[in-house]
Amino acid sequence: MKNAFYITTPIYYVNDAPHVGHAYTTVAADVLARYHRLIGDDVFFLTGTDEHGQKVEKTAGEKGLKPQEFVDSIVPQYKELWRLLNISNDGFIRTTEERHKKSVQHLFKVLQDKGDIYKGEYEDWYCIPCESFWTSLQLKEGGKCPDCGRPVEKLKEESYFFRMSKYEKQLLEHIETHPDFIRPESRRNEIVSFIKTGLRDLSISRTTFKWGIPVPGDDRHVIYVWLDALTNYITALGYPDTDTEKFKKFWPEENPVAAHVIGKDILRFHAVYWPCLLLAAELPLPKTIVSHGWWTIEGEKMSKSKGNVIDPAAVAKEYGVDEFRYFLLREVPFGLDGDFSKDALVNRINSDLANDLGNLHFRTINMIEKYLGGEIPEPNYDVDEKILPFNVYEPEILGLFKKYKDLMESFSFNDAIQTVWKMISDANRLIDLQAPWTLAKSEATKDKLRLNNVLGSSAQVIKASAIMLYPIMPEKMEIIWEQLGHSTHLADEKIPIEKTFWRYFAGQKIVRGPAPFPRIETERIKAKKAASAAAANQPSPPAPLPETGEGLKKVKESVNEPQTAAVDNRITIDDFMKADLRIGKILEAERVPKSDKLVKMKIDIGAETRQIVGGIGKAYSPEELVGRTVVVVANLKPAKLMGIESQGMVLAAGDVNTLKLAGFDAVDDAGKPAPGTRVK
Ligand code: ME8
Repeated sequence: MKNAFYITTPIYYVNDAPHVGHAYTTVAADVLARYHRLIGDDVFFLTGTDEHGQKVEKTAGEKGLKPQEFVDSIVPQYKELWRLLNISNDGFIRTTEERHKKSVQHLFKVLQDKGDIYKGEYEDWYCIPCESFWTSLQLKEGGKCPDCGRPVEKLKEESYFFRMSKYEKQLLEHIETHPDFIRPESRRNEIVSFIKTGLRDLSISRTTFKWGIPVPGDDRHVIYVWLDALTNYITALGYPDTDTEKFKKFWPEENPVAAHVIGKDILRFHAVYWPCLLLAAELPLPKTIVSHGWWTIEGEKMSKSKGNVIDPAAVAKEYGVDEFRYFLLREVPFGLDGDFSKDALVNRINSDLANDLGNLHFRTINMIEKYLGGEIPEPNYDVDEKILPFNVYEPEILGLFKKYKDLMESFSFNDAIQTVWKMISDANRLIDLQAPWTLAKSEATKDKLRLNNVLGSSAQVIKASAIMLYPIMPEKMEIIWEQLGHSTHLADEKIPIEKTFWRYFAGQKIVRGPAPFPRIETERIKAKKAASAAAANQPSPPAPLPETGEGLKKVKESVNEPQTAAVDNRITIDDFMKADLRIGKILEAERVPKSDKLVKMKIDIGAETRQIVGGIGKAYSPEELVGRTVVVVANLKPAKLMGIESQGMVLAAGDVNTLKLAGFDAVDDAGKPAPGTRVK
């Protein structure tokens, strides 16, 4: 039987156009909805708009519109944005809908009939923009609203009250016995401390404005906007009719399935008010309330007056919808605050999507076409000892899949993405180390099988990545899926994550198409490059060179062509200088057991002696190597090759059997640069 999964976003206020913060929450909820559909769950994904309240009434008046006319003019902006961002919501709720009015009034009556609502008088400091009362203790210095910092006014009004205090103990107990109820844990602790200071009864009606749902039987009052808004989560399931299949499936009596995704600003309403209202109405509680952090813009709080509000539609149109979605979830761990900047977005696109994933996909597809007639090969692990890197082989991928699943289900999107990147980086390394372009030239059976192994493993990694990244980048992953020769759509796939399903597609014909992730060259980046080239007095950089070579050998191959003709892979002198190339002298060399290619060397690079493992054993014997002057990439992260740590790389060019080391051996000894000299 399918598991049900109910996922909601906050319903957004309509007094403003949507911005990047709203987009963030909705994209995160969409990722969860898509993930759960992918693993076969029965999903209901809800978003919507919060349309009542004094602020809306006021803004509409300022614009000379009736509140309803005003909200009707804003809601399409939200719907349009969600369409553009590929949000797959199943429901959209507006609090001005008749079904919602009926639902809220019913809930009010239920609480009233139970004796949990009473009429009293409320007096406190009130912030009109936030529609919140504050006690004097809560006010910020200077008597300002603790949320928005604006002035507050003392307000006294007749009000209906909800006996929230009555549910304090029950709520605490629920939170303590349900560790998943409030996520992340730091926020749960915050809420527990708040409850322990004592819950006050909640004022749940207003007489100071009209734009709201009337209190049943007392038209002078409208229902407090938070009671109105929170009820949306059950209205959308058909409340007050709780006897339907839909209601029972998504708001079951036992084993709850609802996850409310919200920003940390509204946690208290969701983790205290909402459960107390549900407890009073004798309705089950949601499973999880997950709150995320806050986005600032280039280090500053987003605000209209600062003019730094980011329009998500404009960003998505300029940089790509999937690229924007990826950035939002990759850049900051869910739950923590993050900073949005276009430079950070472009960096992510260029480094993660174009260089890592895009490059792996593009060159694998190209090589499968060029060397294997376009047919995806079956990796055959028996032919070869497992050559590092490991995260491209089936058991390791299965392990990563399980890890990914746990991370997605605990809302750790950023870690889930990094798990996928382990495979992607390793598959790129495998290609670099194994040099399929060289293997393809060999007639030896072993090399042919090895070629299948490398390209089959890479294709497998791409397939697994397409599946795991589909919830985040649905459009681009469909393209990759199609280019891998699938005739199905990922959106229709139901994938039991535990199975090695990604593997069995050998024999499928790849379909070549445009590169999914072209690099982005912003005017700013171009200007920066031009400036540093000019500063270094460099002639114009040469025509684009293909990206990435054969690992130990910096050799370029036609199959590694840039992803599209328009892609510019040139680098600046600054980029080049990031590579710390040093003169090294080989002190010792020995073959790595069980490998015909790898040699372990001790190389003096001036300040220290490094152990470097290089794939040069077919062209050089260890004896020939000792005493040579070579060029070493000294700031390469250490890697293990056949279990042996390599602390750098030596440069060489040519076919694996006949390659030549780059160096200065032709120079007479006296003129030879000393170990440690920087190569520029
Ligand atoms: O609070 N960073 O609506 P709202 C991250 N109607 N997320 C942000 C953000 C930022 N800078 N700014 C906004 C309301 N958000 C109520 C909700 S629910 C029953 C009623 C996101 O339009 C975040 O999800 O002010 C936050 O919780 C939500 O927008 C607030 O949206």
